Amino acid sequence: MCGTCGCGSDDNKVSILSPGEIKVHQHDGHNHSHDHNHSHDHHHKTIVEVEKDILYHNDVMAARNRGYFDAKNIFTINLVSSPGSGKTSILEKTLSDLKDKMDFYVIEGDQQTLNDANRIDALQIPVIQINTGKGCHLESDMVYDAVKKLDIKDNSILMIENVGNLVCPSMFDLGEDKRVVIISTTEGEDKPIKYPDMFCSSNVCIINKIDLLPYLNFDMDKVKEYALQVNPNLKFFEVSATTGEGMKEWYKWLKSPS
Ligand SMILES: Nc1nc2c(ncn2[C@@H]2O[C@H](COP(=O)(O)OP(=O)(O)OP(=O)(O)O)[C@@H](O)[C@H]2O)c(=O)[nH]1
Ligand SMILES: [Mg+2]
Repeated sequence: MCGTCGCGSDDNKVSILSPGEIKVHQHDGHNHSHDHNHSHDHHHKTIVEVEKDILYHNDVMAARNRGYFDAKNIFTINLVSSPGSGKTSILEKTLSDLKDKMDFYVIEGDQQTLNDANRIDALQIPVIQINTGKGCHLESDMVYDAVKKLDIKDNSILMIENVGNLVCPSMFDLGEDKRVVIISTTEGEDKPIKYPDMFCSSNVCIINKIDLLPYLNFDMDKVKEYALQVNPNLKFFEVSATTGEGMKEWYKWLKSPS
C-alpha cells in the first residue's frame, strides 16, 4: 500500500485551501520528522504494523466524520477513479444542473494545484481544495479539517473528489455514505479485474465518456461483467459529462440513493 508507494513519507505536506486563499498547513499526523541526527539502529515497526496503525487511525476519524454527517443529515459521496476519468467534469455537470434544487458542498483532492477547486468555485459552490503533496489519496482527518472550514448546512450533499488513483483511496474510509467509482471508456474494460479493491469497495460505478464509444473498442457488457465479478451489488450509470447523455438517471439516484 502507501508504505511501498511512498505516499506516507516523512516530508509529506498537506495543504487545505479555498480558492483565493493560500494557507499552508503542515500535516504531521502519523509521521515523524527525520531531519534530526540519530542513528537508526532502534527498533522500527514492520510495514504491516505501520499499515495497521495508519488504517486504525483513519477508521477512527472516519467514524467521527460519519457521526457528524449523520447528525446533520449531510449525504456524503466519495468520488474515486484514475486520473482524468472525468470526476470533476461529472461534478461540474451535476452541480450546474442541480444546484438550484439541492445544497452542495465540495472537497477536492489533488496532489497539487487549485485547478479543480477553481472549476467548482466558478459555479458558486462552496469548495475546499486539499493538496496532499506526495500523498496519493485522501484520509479521514484531512476531510475532518476541510469540513470544519466548509461549515456545511444541515440536509445538504457533500461531494468529495478523491485524488486520481485507482488503488490506494480504496483503503481509506472517509466517513462517506456512498463510494462512487468512475471508469471512462478510454481506460479499457479490464480495469475492474486489474484493480478489484476499488470496485469491490464502491456502491456505484459511473461509466463516463460514452460519447467516445463510436471511436473505441470498449465493450460495455464486458466491463459490467468484470465489475460484477468483484462486486455483484454494483449499480451502473452510463454517462457522458460532455454531452449530458445518461446524466438524468444518475440525478434520479442522487435524489433518492439506494
Ligand atoms: N469526450 C469526453 N471527454 C470527457 C468527458 N468527461 C471528461 N472529459 C475530459 O476528460 C479530461 C479529464 O476530465 P476531468 O474531469 O478533469 O477528470 P478528473 O477525473 O477530474 O481528473 P483528475 O482530477 O486529474 O484525476 C478533460 O479533458 C475532460 O474534458 C466525457 O464525458 N466525454
Ligand atoms: Mg478532477
